[in-house]
Amino acid sequence: MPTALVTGVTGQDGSYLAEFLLSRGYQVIGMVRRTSTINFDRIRHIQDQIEIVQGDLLDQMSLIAILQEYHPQEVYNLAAQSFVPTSFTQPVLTGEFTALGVTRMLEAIRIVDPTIRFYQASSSEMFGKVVEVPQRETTPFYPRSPYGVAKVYGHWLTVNYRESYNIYGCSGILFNHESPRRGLEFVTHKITHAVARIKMGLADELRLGNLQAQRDWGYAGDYVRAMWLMLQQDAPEDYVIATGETHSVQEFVEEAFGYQDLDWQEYVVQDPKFYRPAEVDLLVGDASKAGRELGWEPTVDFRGLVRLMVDADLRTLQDPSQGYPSAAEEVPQR
Ligand code: NAP
Ligand code: F7E
Repeated sequence: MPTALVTGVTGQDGSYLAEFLLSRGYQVIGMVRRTSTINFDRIRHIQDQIEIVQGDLLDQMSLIAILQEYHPQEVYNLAAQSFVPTSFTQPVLTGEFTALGVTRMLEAIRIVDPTIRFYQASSSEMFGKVVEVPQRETTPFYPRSPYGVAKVYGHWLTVNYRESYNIYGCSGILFNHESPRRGLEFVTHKITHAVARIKMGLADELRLGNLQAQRDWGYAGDYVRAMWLMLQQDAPEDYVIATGETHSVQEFVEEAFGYQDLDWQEYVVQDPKFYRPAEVDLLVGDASKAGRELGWEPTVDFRGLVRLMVDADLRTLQDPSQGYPSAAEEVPQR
């Protein structure tokens, strides 16, 4: 039975990846940081199948100790401060988690067992003010937030440890991917949750920032499969993972409100509070290398994603005692 360590297992992607690895017969070690209250909501349905261990990307010794104790063959580094606006208000902390955290994990691997295969969660935010459309593996980076800058650091450090120490390190340059488990502050879930609340008479307004920003939105359950595929190749490489379609925030709003027969213009208010000091206006990825070399393709399209998220929010609001369904229940046809 192969063993995989997943950092950020309590996050959106960590929960889908853990579920995916379990389905492939892995022993999954989920690293969580110490908190005063437990936040295992996203992994509640698989909690008894995962070995939960305490560790923190800020603490070098904890990472070394985990690798020494559990001997994973694969490490998926998903932990990060991942919310772009917070990276503007807490840039130093973001650098510690999202940039230097990668160094700490790679150092732990180099010291304990350099044969461990390493996945780094890179991001389309590295392309920022894009210099090429669509963005591919060779597109130069131009990050537009402390988060994006920190991800560029983690990305190049992974390349550097691959070239310097022959570590099997891959960066997945993942474009936005969403799900019912997405944090509520991210725009997609903020919208679908508001639609469900408005539909149920629990709210009458949704305040948003820039409606013109365009993103390449996919489904998180599809994207974790790509992470695993990257670590199963003969040689480590970096891959863009995206749908190849871009939509504006306004289009997401129209689709979500329209699905529930609501007129979005009656509810949406633009609020400058949600504008960013520097914006990423347009992202659209070219995942043809992943298609060719990994055989990866997305299975959920834009409309399917919006509907799946609205449906899940309606269900949870109707019965808050329900936990998250498994990915297979969420998208049964996959
Ligand atoms: P998320 O939901 O925000 O989850 C982040 C995870 O990191 C949480 O489990 C969090 O733990 C953990 N964490 C934060 N700081 C930590 C620390 N110092 N030590 C240990 N754990 C820490 O993010 P996500 O959407 O799943 O994304 C996963 C990764 O992919 C992140 O690195 C993100 O930057 C990157 N990424 C995401 C997307 C996307 O569209 N979702 C796209 C490209 C790249 P707590 O639960 O304790 O907060
Ligand atoms: O914003 C605009 C906002 O916060 C998307 C992270 O997972 O994906 C995510 O980063 C767009 C931006 O995601 C609101 O200005 C308008 O242009 O959902 P978001 P993000 O910043 O793209 C990348 C790939 C990551 O790696 C990150 O970790 O939507 N927008 N109005 C708004 N955004 C938010 N959050 N809230 C609004 O009210």
